[in-house]
Amino acid sequence: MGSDLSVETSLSDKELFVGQDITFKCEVNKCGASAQWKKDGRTLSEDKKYSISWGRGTKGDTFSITIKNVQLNDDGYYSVYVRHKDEKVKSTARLTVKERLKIVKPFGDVTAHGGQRIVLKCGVNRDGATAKWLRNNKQMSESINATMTQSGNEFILTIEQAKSKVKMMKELCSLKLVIDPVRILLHGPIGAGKSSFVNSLDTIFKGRITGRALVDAGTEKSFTKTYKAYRFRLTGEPGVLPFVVNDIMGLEQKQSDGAHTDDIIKALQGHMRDNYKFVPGSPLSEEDPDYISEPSLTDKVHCLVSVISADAISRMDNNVIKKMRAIREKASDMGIPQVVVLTMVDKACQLVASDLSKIYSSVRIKEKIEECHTRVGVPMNCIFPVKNYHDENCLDPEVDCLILAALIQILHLADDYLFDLYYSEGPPPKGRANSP
Ligand SMILES: Nc1nc2c(ncn2[C@@H]2O[C@H](COP(=O)(O)OP(=O)(O)OP(=O)(O)O)[C@@H](O)[C@H]2O)c(=O)[nH]1
Ligand SMILES: [Mg+2]
Repeated sequence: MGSDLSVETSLSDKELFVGQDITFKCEVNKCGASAQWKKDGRTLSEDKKYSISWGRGTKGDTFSITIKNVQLNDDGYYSVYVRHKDEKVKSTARLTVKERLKIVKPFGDVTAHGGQRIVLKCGVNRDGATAKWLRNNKQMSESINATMTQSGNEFILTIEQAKSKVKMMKELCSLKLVIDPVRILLHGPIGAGKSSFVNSLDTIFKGRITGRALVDAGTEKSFTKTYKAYRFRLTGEPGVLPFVVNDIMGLEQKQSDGAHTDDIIKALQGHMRDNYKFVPGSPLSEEDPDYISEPSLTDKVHCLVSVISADAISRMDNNVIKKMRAIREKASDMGIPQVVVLTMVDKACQLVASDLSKIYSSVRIKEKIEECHTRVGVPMNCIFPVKNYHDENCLDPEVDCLILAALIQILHLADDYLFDLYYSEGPPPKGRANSP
């Protein structure tokens, strides 16, 4: 009498990733046996998914099943039932299918301004994963300005671009601009904080709260009614800084109210003399003594800054948006770079009001920047959220850094524009035709 039917080589448990093929194999001690495969009790047959085969091993018959391109639903218990005459044996094994490690929440490109905190987050599909961060292909390590943390399946890199105020002031003072002065024109809706931005700059440079440009809390009509150029000097330093900021009357809903789009376009082109008094509804004419018929390069504007309140962007009148777009289009035709200074971040977000350093992690401010990008059409990396000095009685380095970061970028853009002009139109004229 021969021995009983038995399993010589059992099926063994397997663990693999989605997309792989897997073969379970079993050998019995007798030849001439037949087999049936089951998964979780369900009979399997040869098809596109399963390849079932029989062979002859060293001890007896071998039975195998190959499962192709395994997916998560192939996870389970596989059994082979072998029959020889009236004998039966069974072998079972577990197949564990795992998803390949993959990034489910990638991070995108970030353009950061000096002094800004950058947070990159990357989520994966698996618990227990670890990560290393590379910068220019070199592994990063923890430092004062780079921290790497993990929260569940998410890896977070925080880079504090802590450009100090001192560094930014140095950068500003070392800028070698193509011409002197570079002219920056502020424009935007009434009460957006244009004059306050001028005052904020002056406050930073003087190191004390100042109020050269008059501001008003009323929002009915533009408080600023004249075209005024402001130059700045650093306390304790000789000379003036090599740029001028022009403050202008605010834009209103009707063309007959506030600054006229034609007025702002004339200012862009350098036709408007300093101290020109705006006449709502009646733009500057060529006959006006304040009309500069042959503007020099220094009379012209080299960067257009739209000043918009983060708090009011959602309520901004469509006509005002249209006016701003028309002005921007003209500036684009002239090749003039454009940025947005997004003021009143403190009014738009309570978190930021209590801690200005939260400005780049505030979801609310991010939404405001996105809204500004969509409504006004300026690229996100040209929108600078700031808080103006408005009711403070002393300086705050956080306020200063945001404003200086915006100003430095404005000057870089203006200088790039002038550099291109320099090469396409020849050397810039000497002199300061319109400097105050
Ligand atoms: N909370 C807060 N208030 C601000 C900020 N910037 C300006 N303000 C206030 O907003 C009001 C209007 O500011 P202005 O600087 O006069 O605005 P403007 O754009 O020059 O306005 P017009 O000259 O009327 O076109 C003033 O009461 C400022 O004190 C800011 O960043 N935060
Ligand atoms: Mg004003």
